[in-house]
Amino acid sequence: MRGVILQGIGGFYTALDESGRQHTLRAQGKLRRERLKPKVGDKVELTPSDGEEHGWITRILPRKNELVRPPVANIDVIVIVAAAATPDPDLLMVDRLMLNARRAGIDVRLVVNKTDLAPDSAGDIVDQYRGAGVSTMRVCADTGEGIDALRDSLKGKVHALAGQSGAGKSTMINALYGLALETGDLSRRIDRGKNTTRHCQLIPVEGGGMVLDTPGFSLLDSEVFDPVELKDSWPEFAPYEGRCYFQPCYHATEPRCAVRDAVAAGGIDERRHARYAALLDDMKQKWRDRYD
Ligand SMILES: Nc1nc2c(ncn2[C@@H]2O[C@H](COP(=O)(O)OP(=O)(O)OP(=O)(O)O)[C@@H](O)[C@H]2O)c(=O)[nH]1
Ligand SMILES: [Mg+2]
Ligand SMILES: [Zn+2]
Repeated sequence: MRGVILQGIGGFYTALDESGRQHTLRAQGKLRRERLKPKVGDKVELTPSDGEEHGWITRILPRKNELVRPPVANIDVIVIVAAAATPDPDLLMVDRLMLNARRAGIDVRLVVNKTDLAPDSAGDIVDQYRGAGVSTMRVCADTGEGIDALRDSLKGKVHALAGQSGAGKSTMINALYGLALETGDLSRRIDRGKNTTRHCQLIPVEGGGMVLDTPGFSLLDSEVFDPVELKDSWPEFAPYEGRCYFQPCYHATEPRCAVRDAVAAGGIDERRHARYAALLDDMKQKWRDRYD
Protein backbone atom coordinates (compact mmCIF):
# COMPACT_ATOMS: atom_id res chain seq x y z
CA MET A 1 0.00 0.00 0.00
CA ARG A 2 1.20 3.53 -0.74
CA GLY A 3 0.80 6.75 1.17
CA VAL A 4 2.20 10.21 1.75
CA ILE A 5 3.75 11.32 5.04
CA LEU A 6 1.80 14.20 6.57
CA GLN A 7 3.77 14.60 9.77
CA GLY A 8 6.49 13.02 11.86
CA ILE A 9 6.95 13.50 15.58
CA GLY A 10 9.38 11.55 17.75
CA GLY A 11 9.82 8.70 15.28
CA PHE A 12 6.06 8.24 14.72
CA TYR A 13 4.70 9.21 11.33
CA THR A 14 1.20 9.93 10.10
CA ALA A 15 0.58 8.85 6.52
CA LEU A 16 -2.43 9.32 4.26
CA ASP A 17 -3.11 6.36 1.97
CA GLU A 18 -4.68 6.49 -1.49
CA SER A 19 -8.15 5.74 -0.16
CA GLY A 20 -7.95 8.69 2.24
CA ARG A 21 -7.26 6.73 5.44
CA GLN A 22 -4.62 7.85 7.92
CA HIS A 23 -2.06 5.51 9.45
CA THR A 24 0.32 5.80 12.37
CA LEU A 25 3.66 4.32 11.32
CA ARG A 26 7.28 3.82 12.30
CA ALA A 27 10.21 3.40 9.91
CA GLN A 28 11.26 -0.20 9.43
CA GLY A 29 14.64 -1.16 10.91
CA LYS A 30 16.06 -1.65 7.43
CA LEU A 31 15.48 2.05 6.64
CA ARG A 32 16.98 3.15 9.93
CA ARG A 33 20.08 1.03 9.34
CA GLU A 34 20.49 2.64 5.92
CA ARG A 35 19.99 6.04 7.59
CA LEU A 36 17.00 6.74 5.39
CA LYS A 37 14.81 9.03 7.41
CA PRO A 38 11.30 9.64 6.11
CA LYS A 39 10.41 13.29 5.57
CA VAL A 40 7.10 15.09 5.54
CA GLY A 41 5.89 14.89 1.93
CA ASP A 42 7.58 11.56 1.25
CA LYS A 43 5.70 9.02 -0.79
CA VAL A 44 6.15 5.67 0.90
CA GLU A 45 5.20 2.04 0.79
CA LEU A 46 3.59 1.01 4.02
CA THR A 47 2.27 -1.98 5.90
CA PRO A 48 -0.82 -0.96 7.87
CA SER A 49 -1.03 -1.87 11.53
CA ASP A 50 -2.49 -5.30 12.14
CA GLY A 51 -4.23 -4.33 15.34
CA GLU A 52 -0.98 -3.12 16.92
CA GLU A 53 -0.20 0.40 17.97
CA HIS A 54 1.33 1.28 14.59
CA GLY A 55 2.20 -0.01 11.13
CA TRP A 56 5.47 0.25 9.22
CA ILE A 57 7.05 2.36 6.51
CA THR A 58 8.84 -0.20 4.35
CA ARG A 59 10.19 1.97 1.52
CA ILE A 60 10.64 5.61 0.64
CA LEU A 61 9.92 6.27 -3.05
CA PRO A 62 12.35 8.46 -5.02
CA ARG A 63 12.03 12.16 -4.14
CA LYS A 64 11.51 14.86 -6.75
CA ASN A 65 13.15 17.39 -4.42
CA GLU A 66 13.94 17.74 -0.73
CA LEU A 67 14.92 20.24 1.91
CA VAL A 68 17.05 19.70 4.98
CA ARG A 69 15.51 22.14 7.42
CA PRO A 70 12.63 21.66 7.65
CA PRO A 71 12.99 18.04 6.52
CA VAL A 72 10.35 17.95 3.79
CA ALA A 73 10.20 16.41 0.32
CA ASN A 74 8.23 16.65 -2.92
CA ILE A 75 7.07 20.25 -2.57
CA ASP A 76 5.66 21.77 -5.80
CA VAL A 77 5.70 25.42 -4.76
CA ILE A 78 7.25 27.48 -1.99
CA VAL A 79 5.16 30.53 -1.22
CA ILE A 80 7.30 33.15 0.45
CA VAL A 81 5.16 35.33 2.68
CA ALA A 82 6.36 38.82 3.58
CA ALA A 83 4.37 41.35 5.59
CA ALA A 84 4.11 44.83 4.10
CA ALA A 85 4.57 46.00 7.71
CA THR A 86 4.50 44.60 11.27
CA PRO A 87 6.97 43.05 11.30
CA ASP A 88 9.11 45.23 9.02
CA PRO A 89 9.77 43.08 5.97
CA ASP A 90 13.16 41.41 5.97
CA LEU A 91 13.86 41.21 2.24
CA LEU A 92 17.31 39.72 2.76
CA MET A 93 15.50 36.80 4.30
CA VAL A 94 13.08 36.73 1.35
CA ASP A 95 16.04 36.59 -1.05
CA ARG A 96 17.69 33.84 0.97
CA LEU A 97 14.48 31.79 0.90
CA MET A 98 14.14 32.39 -2.82
CA LEU A 99 17.72 31.26 -3.39
CA ASN A 100 17.25 28.09 -1.36
CA ALA A 101 14.01 27.21 -3.12
CA ARG A 102 15.67 27.69 -6.51
CA ARG A 103 18.74 25.67 -5.56
CA ALA A 104 16.42 22.87 -4.42
CA GLY A 105 14.63 23.03 -7.78
CA ILE A 106 11.30 24.17 -6.34
CA ASP A 107 9.02 26.72 -8.00
CA VAL A 108 8.78 29.86 -5.88
CA ARG A 109 6.21 32.68 -5.45
CA LEU A 110 6.17 35.84 -3.39
CA VAL A 111 3.04 36.89 -1.53
CA VAL A 112 2.98 40.24 0.23
CA ASN A 113 0.52 40.17 3.12
CA LYS A 114 -0.98 42.84 5.40
CA THR A 115 -1.67 45.23 2.54
CA ASP A 116 -4.24 46.81 4.89
CA LEU A 117 -1.44 48.12 7.10
CA ALA A 118 0.88 49.57 4.44
CA PRO A 119 -0.34 49.52 0.83
CA ASP A 120 2.59 51.63 -0.38
CA SER A 121 5.16 49.35 1.16
CA ALA A 122 3.38 46.36 -0.43
CA GLY A 123 3.67 48.00 -3.87
CA ASP A 124 7.31 48.85 -3.27
CA ILE A 125 8.17 45.25 -2.39
CA VAL A 126 6.47 43.95 -5.54
CA ASP A 127 8.40 46.53 -7.62
CA GLN A 128 11.72 45.24 -6.32
CA TYR A 129 11.00 41.80 -7.77
CA ARG A 130 10.22 42.89 -11.35
CA GLY A 131 12.27 40.68 -13.63
CA ALA A 132 13.27 38.42 -10.75
CA GLY A 133 11.46 35.46 -12.32
CA VAL A 134 9.01 35.17 -9.46
CA SER A 135 5.29 35.75 -9.63
CA THR A 136 4.08 38.15 -6.97
CA MET A 137 0.70 38.75 -5.36
CA ARG A 138 -0.62 41.17 -2.79
CA VAL A 139 -3.13 39.91 -0.25
CA CYS A 140 -4.69 40.70 3.07
CA ALA A 141 -5.25 37.55 5.11
CA ASP A 142 -7.29 39.60 7.59
CA THR A 143 -9.93 40.91 5.17
CA GLY A 144 -9.59 38.08 2.65
CA GLU A 145 -8.59 40.38 -0.19
CA GLY A 146 -6.67 38.48 -2.88
CA ILE A 147 -7.16 35.17 -1.08
CA ASP A 148 -9.44 33.62 -3.76
CA ALA A 149 -6.90 34.37 -6.51
CA LEU A 150 -4.10 32.92 -4.41
CA ARG A 151 -6.12 29.75 -3.72
CA ASP A 152 -6.86 29.33 -7.45
CA SER A 153 -3.18 29.70 -8.34
CA LEU A 154 -2.23 26.92 -5.90
CA LYS A 155 -4.98 24.49 -6.77
CA GLY A 156 -3.88 20.85 -6.79
CA LYS A 157 -0.31 21.68 -5.75
CA VAL A 158 1.71 20.71 -2.71
CA HIS A 159 2.68 24.12 -1.38
CA ALA A 160 4.68 25.31 1.61
CA LEU A 161 4.36 28.75 3.18
CA ALA A 162 7.65 30.16 4.42
CA GLY A 163 8.82 33.50 5.76
CA GLN A 164 9.45 35.67 8.77
CA SER A 165 7.75 34.88 12.04
CA GLY A 166 4.63 37.05 12.28
CA ALA A 167 4.31 37.62 8.51
CA GLY A 168 0.95 35.87 8.68
CA LYS A 169 1.58 32.40 7.21
CA SER A 170 -0.78 30.55 9.53
CA THR A 171 -3.43 33.28 9.28
CA MET A 172 -3.20 33.02 5.48
CA ILE A 173 -3.62 29.24 5.50
CA ASN A 174 -6.65 29.64 7.74
CA ALA A 175 -8.13 32.20 5.31
CA LEU A 176 -7.33 30.04 2.28
CA TYR A 177 -8.77 26.80 3.56
CA GLY A 178 -11.08 27.59 6.47
CA LEU A 179 -8.73 26.02 8.99
CA ALA A 180 -7.98 27.05 12.55
CA LEU A 181 -4.21 26.87 12.87
CA GLU A 182 -2.72 28.65 15.81
CA THR A 183 -1.67 32.23 15.10
CA GLY A 184 -0.11 34.77 17.36
CA ASP A 185 0.59 38.44 17.74
CA LEU A 186 4.00 39.84 18.52
CA SER A 187 3.60 40.04 22.31
CA ARG A 188 2.61 36.40 22.43
CA ARG A 189 5.63 35.45 20.37
CA ILE A 190 7.98 37.34 22.65
CA ASP A 191 6.44 35.59 25.67
CA ARG A 192 7.30 32.29 24.15
CA GLY A 193 10.59 33.47 22.74
CA LYS A 194 9.91 31.72 19.46
CA ASN A 195 7.56 31.11 16.59
CA THR A 196 3.90 30.45 17.06
CA THR A 197 4.10 27.55 14.61
CA ARG A 198 6.62 25.01 15.82
CA HIS A 199 6.48 21.96 13.61
CA CYS A 200 5.74 21.07 10.04
CA GLN A 201 2.53 19.42 9.07
CA LEU A 202 1.18 18.73 5.60
CA ILE A 203 -2.57 19.31 5.39
CA PRO A 204 -4.68 17.95 2.50
CA VAL A 205 -6.95 20.71 1.15
CA GLU A 206 -9.83 21.04 -1.32
CA GLY A 207 -8.89 20.55 -4.96
CA GLY A 208 -6.38 17.75 -4.34
CA GLY A 209 -3.48 19.88 -3.11
CA MET A 210 -1.73 19.95 0.23
CA VAL A 211 -0.42 22.84 2.28
CA LEU A 212 2.53 22.96 4.64
CA ASP A 213 2.78 25.54 7.39
CA THR A 214 6.38 26.13 8.46
CA PRO A 215 7.74 28.02 11.45
CA GLY A 216 9.37 31.41 10.73
CA PHE A 217 13.15 31.08 10.45
CA SER A 218 12.96 27.73 8.72
CA LEU A 219 14.27 26.99 5.24
CA LEU A 220 17.14 29.38 5.75
CA ASP A 221 20.14 27.07 5.82
CA SER A 222 21.74 26.96 2.46
CA GLU A 223 24.29 24.51 1.22
CA VAL A 224 27.76 25.86 0.65
CA PHE A 225 28.57 26.14 -3.05
CA ASP A 226 30.99 27.97 -5.31
CA PRO A 227 29.99 31.65 -5.01
CA VAL A 228 30.36 32.12 -8.75
CA GLU A 229 27.14 30.10 -9.11
CA LEU A 230 25.15 32.51 -6.94
CA LYS A 231 24.27 34.87 -9.79
CA ASP A 232 22.52 32.02 -11.61
CA SER A 233 19.70 32.34 -9.07
CA TRP A 234 19.08 36.03 -9.98
CA PRO A 235 17.16 35.82 -13.27
CA GLU A 236 17.21 39.60 -13.70
CA PHE A 237 20.98 39.36 -14.34
CA ALA A 238 20.62 36.79 -17.13
CA PRO A 239 20.15 39.23 -20.06
CA TYR A 240 23.55 40.79 -19.22
CA GLU A 241 25.46 37.56 -18.74
CA GLY A 242 28.61 37.36 -20.86
CA ARG A 243 28.73 41.14 -21.47
CA CYS A 244 31.06 42.06 -18.59
CA TYR A 245 34.73 42.93 -18.98
CA PHE A 246 35.86 40.19 -16.58
CA GLN A 247 34.85 36.59 -17.20
CA PRO A 248 33.51 35.11 -15.09
CA CYS A 249 32.12 38.17 -13.32
CA TYR A 250 30.47 38.14 -9.90
CA HIS A 251 28.51 41.30 -10.82
CA ALA A 252 29.38 42.78 -7.43
CA THR A 253 32.27 45.24 -7.42
CA GLU A 254 34.01 44.57 -10.73
CA PRO A 255 34.61 47.49 -13.08
CA ARG A 256 32.89 47.49 -16.48
CA CYS A 257 30.23 45.10 -15.27
CA ALA A 258 27.09 45.00 -17.44
CA VAL A 259 24.91 44.10 -14.44
CA ARG A 260 26.19 47.00 -12.36
CA ASP A 261 25.65 49.29 -15.35
CA ALA A 262 22.05 48.05 -15.55
CA VAL A 263 21.61 48.76 -11.83
CA ALA A 264 22.96 52.29 -12.33
CA ALA A 265 20.60 52.81 -15.27
CA GLY A 266 17.61 51.60 -13.24
CA GLY A 267 17.01 48.39 -15.20
CA ILE A 268 17.70 46.21 -12.15
CA ASP A 269 16.50 47.16 -8.69
CA GLU A 270 19.36 48.62 -6.69
CA ARG A 271 18.24 47.19 -3.33
CA ARG A 272 17.83 43.72 -4.72
CA HIS A 273 21.34 43.97 -6.18
CA ALA A 274 22.73 45.22 -2.83
CA ARG A 275 21.22 42.20 -1.08
CA TYR A 276 22.73 39.94 -3.73
CA ALA A 277 26.13 41.48 -2.97
CA ALA A 278 25.63 40.83 0.76
CA LEU A 279 24.69 37.20 0.13
CA LEU A 280 27.68 36.88 -2.19
CA ASP A 281 30.09 38.08 0.55
CA ASP A 282 28.47 35.60 2.88
CA MET A 283 28.89 32.73 0.45
CA LYS A 284 32.50 33.69 -0.34
CA GLN A 285 33.28 33.52 3.37
CA LYS A 286 31.59 30.14 3.75
CA TRP A 287 33.35 28.83 0.66
CA ARG A 288 36.75 29.86 2.06
CA ASP A 289 35.93 28.22 5.40
CA ARG A 290 34.45 25.06 3.95
CA TYR A 291 37.20 22.72 5.12
CA ASP A 292 37.50 24.16 8.65
N1 LIG B 1 -3.45 43.69 9.98
C1 LIG B 1 -3.22 42.45 9.57
N2 LIG B 1 -2.78 41.53 10.47
C2 LIG B 1 -2.55 40.29 10.03
C3 LIG B 1 -2.76 39.90 8.68
N3 LIG B 1 -2.43 38.60 8.54
C4 LIG B 1 -2.01 38.19 9.77
N4 LIG B 1 -2.09 39.19 10.67
C5 LIG B 1 -1.72 39.12 12.12
O1 LIG B 1 -0.32 38.91 12.22
C6 LIG B 1 0.00 38.14 13.39
C7 LIG B 1 0.91 36.97 13.05
O2 LIG B 1 0.23 36.04 12.24
P1 LIG B 1 0.62 34.48 12.17
O3 LIG B 1 -0.29 33.91 11.13
O4 LIG B 1 0.65 33.84 13.50
O5 LIG B 1 2.11 34.57 11.61
P2 LIG B 1 3.07 33.37 11.17
O6 LIG B 1 3.76 33.84 9.93
O7 LIG B 1 2.33 32.10 11.08
O8 LIG B 1 4.15 33.33 12.36
P3 LIG B 1 5.03 32.08 12.92
O9 LIG B 1 4.12 30.91 13.09
O10 LIG B 1 5.58 32.61 14.21
O11 LIG B 1 6.13 31.87 11.91
C8 LIG B 1 -1.37 37.70 13.98
O12 LIG B 1 -1.67 38.57 15.05
C9 LIG B 1 -2.32 37.92 12.82
O13 LIG B 1 -3.64 38.20 13.24
C10 LIG B 1 -3.25 40.90 7.75
O14 LIG B 1 -3.46 40.69 6.55
N5 LIG B 1 -3.44 42.14 8.26
MG1 LIG C 1 2.55 30.30 12.06
ZN1 LIG D 1 29.34 41.60 -14.15
